[in-house]
Amino acid sequence: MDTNRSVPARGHRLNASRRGFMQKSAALGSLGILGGIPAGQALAKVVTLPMENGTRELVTYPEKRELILMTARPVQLETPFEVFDEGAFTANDAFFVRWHLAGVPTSIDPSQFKIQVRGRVRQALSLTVAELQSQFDSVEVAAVCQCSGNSRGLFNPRVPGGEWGNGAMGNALWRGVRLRDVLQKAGLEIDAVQVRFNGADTAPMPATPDFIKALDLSVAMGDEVLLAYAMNGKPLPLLNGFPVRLVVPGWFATYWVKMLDDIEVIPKVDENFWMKPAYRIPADPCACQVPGQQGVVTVPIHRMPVRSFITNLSDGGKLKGGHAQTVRGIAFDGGYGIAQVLFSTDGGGSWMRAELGPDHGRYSFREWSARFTPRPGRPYTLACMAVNTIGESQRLTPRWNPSGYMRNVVETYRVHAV
Ligand SMILES: Nc1nc2c(c(=O)[nH]1)N[C@H]1C(S)=C(S)[C@@H](COP(=O)(O)O)O[C@H]1N2
Ligand SMILES: [Mo]
Repeated sequence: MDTNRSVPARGHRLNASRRGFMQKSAALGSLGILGGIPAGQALAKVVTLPMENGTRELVTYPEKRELILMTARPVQLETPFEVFDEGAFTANDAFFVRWHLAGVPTSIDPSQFKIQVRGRVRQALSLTVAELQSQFDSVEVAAVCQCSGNSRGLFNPRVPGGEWGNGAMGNALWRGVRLRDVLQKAGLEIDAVQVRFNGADTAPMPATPDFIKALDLSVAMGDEVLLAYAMNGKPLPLLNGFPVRLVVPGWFATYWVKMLDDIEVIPKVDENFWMKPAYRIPADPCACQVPGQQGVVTVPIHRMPVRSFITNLSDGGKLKGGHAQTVRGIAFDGGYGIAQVLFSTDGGGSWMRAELGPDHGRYSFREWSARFTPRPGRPYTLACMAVNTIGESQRLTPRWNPSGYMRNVVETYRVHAV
């Protein structure tokens, strides 16, 4: 991709085909996902995620193919899991969407959009996207963007929050400028402690706190933390943060602030609502707690644990027996990189080494594959388990915490050979 690509002047509009969507939903309106279908009424396309109350509508939004609707206000869309079998990179039109506040601008004119850099800096800056692109080196990193609550719907006991399946994640090649370079241009004051990020989205109700996230300087100044203006070689879709979003490779997506227009250097640890009490995990190394446990010490969620999935088969699926079959999948972690993936056909009783696909960098999805010959008529419990370069792996039993964060249990897939 060329490094000087400019963002289209036409801007991005969200509302273009939104109306059709609203009308379609309204027509289906009161029957909901649980009720019966009145005679003669069109049937909404639905999918069922592997959880109780897992029936979801498939919908299309501007710049997006059919995705799984979690909520419409704010827009939250999950990527159907088959998409992850398309390759190591998740297409922009299939990338999941998560906003906290319903006030998402429906159109952005990138020539007017400005990013403020202010607070404990020597020289405040106000940069257009074009200035960002022309004044700083551009760099690229492949990195997984995963919601903290990805797979929350699989928690047992169930926890409140967005009931995601495993599709609140995606991997993209992000291009942008280093946050560090921008902060250095502004010049940090000696008492700078954290950097706070705010996007152009707003809360429709004044009581709802604006979505603001903060990073310690030691993280913010990292080599790979980007103000990204391109995703997989194209401008970001509006719903994924056009024209610029923060990319914090290895860290959960809650920090990847979209439509980023305000960067504030602050002299203390931020305790706004979205840093405390929201988005915190138990401070112990497991990030576990027992349901009902009180007085748990918490820290802000940060790095992602190791995960792996099979992408070409699903639980309850069928497999052709009598011939060698390829099982494919993906693995990733919080930035140490995947060292190996193990694959089992007997529910974890024995493991074989899977073959790894091309290395796109330590923050990326890593594809893997394994072959085995199932015997016709037999059931198999397939499982995969990744290990990163510092020896961390996945949990054999699911962790539990009240926000439904950081699931990374070894996933199993019961399939039948025919
Ligand atoms: N401005 C803004 N940025 C945001 C959010 C938000 O609500 N507003 N949500 C965050 C969370 S929790 C997630 S999971 C990711 C989702 O990124 P995506 O919609 O591009 O998949 O955006 C992050 N950045
Ligand atoms: Mo999230």
